[in-house]
Amino acid sequence: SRGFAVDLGGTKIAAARIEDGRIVQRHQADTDGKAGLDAQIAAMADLLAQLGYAPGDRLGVVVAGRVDAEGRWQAVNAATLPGIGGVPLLDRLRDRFGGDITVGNDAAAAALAEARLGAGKGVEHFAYLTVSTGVGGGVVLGDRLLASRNGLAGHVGFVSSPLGDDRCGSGRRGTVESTASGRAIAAAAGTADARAAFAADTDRARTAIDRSAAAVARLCADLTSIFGLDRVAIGGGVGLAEGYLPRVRAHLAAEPPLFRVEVVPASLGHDSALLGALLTDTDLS
Ligand code: BMX
Repeated sequence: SRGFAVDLGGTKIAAARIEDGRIVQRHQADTDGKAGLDAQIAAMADLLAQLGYAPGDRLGVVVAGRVDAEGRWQAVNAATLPGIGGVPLLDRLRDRFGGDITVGNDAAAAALAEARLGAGKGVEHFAYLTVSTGVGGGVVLGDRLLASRNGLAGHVGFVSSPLGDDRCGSGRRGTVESTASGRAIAAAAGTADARAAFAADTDRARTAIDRSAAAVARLCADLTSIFGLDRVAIGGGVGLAEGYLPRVRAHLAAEPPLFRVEVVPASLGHDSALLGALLTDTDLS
C-alpha cells in the first residue's frame, strides 16, 4: 500500500512517501511559524508535489497543536504557531486535495507509531514524549491511544512543573513546556536555539539542559503514577540529542523505585510522527 504523510512541527515541516509501512522518500523544510492555515497548506503542498503526490492519494497530516474531532486545528502554545487559532484543517485539506485524508497531533501520531512499531512494542502501558520546540506526547494503553474530542488529551507538556515559573505560551505558568522545551532551554542558556545550547560549553547552557532533563524525569514519574507505565520512549530534537537521555535517567534515579519507569530513546528516531500519520485504524483526535 502507498500513502503520503506530512508532519508539521514548530520548527520543521517534513513529508514522506510511505510504501508498505516504510519511508521511501522524504523532504523537509523550515516551518513558517507565523503563517496562517492557507500558507501552511501551501507549504505542505510544495513538499507533497516533490514526492509525486497526486490528489486522491492517501494522505495523513499531523501537526503541532490540538486537532479536535471535527478536524479543527488550534495551537495550545500560541507562541509557537500564532497564526493557528481554531482553523478548519481537515475541511481545507479536503478542498485542496480531496480523497482519503486523516489529521491529528504530531506527538500523538508518534506515540502510536512507537507503540506499534518501535520502542513501545511488547508493553501494555506506554507513553511517548517529544522534547523538541515544545514538549508533546501521547499515552498508549493496551494498543489504544488516549484521545479526547477536543484534541487536548496527551498534551503532557502543559502540566505543572515545580522546576519552573515562567509564563507558557498556553497562558499557564510554570509548565513542563515552559521549563524543558527547546525554546525554554535556549532562553535559559542565552543561545539562539536549543542546538546552540548543546554546542555551547558554558555552565549556563549545561544548567539549562539539566533543568530540562530534571523536569522531564519528574514528568515521567508523574505519568507513571497516573497510568502505571511500563516504559517511556523519548524523542524530539532535544530528547534525542547526545547526552540528554542519560541526564533524564540520572534524575529519575532520585525517585523511589516504584516511580522509576524504564526510559528509552524513540526507536523510529525523527520519523515516528510521519509513520504514525498513516496509522488510521485508531482515531488520533
Ligand atoms: C506543544 C504543542 C503540542 C505539540 C508539542 C510538540 C502547540 C503548537 N504545540 O506542546 O501540540 O505536539 O508542542 O510539538 O500547541 P513540536 O513543535 O515540538 O514538534
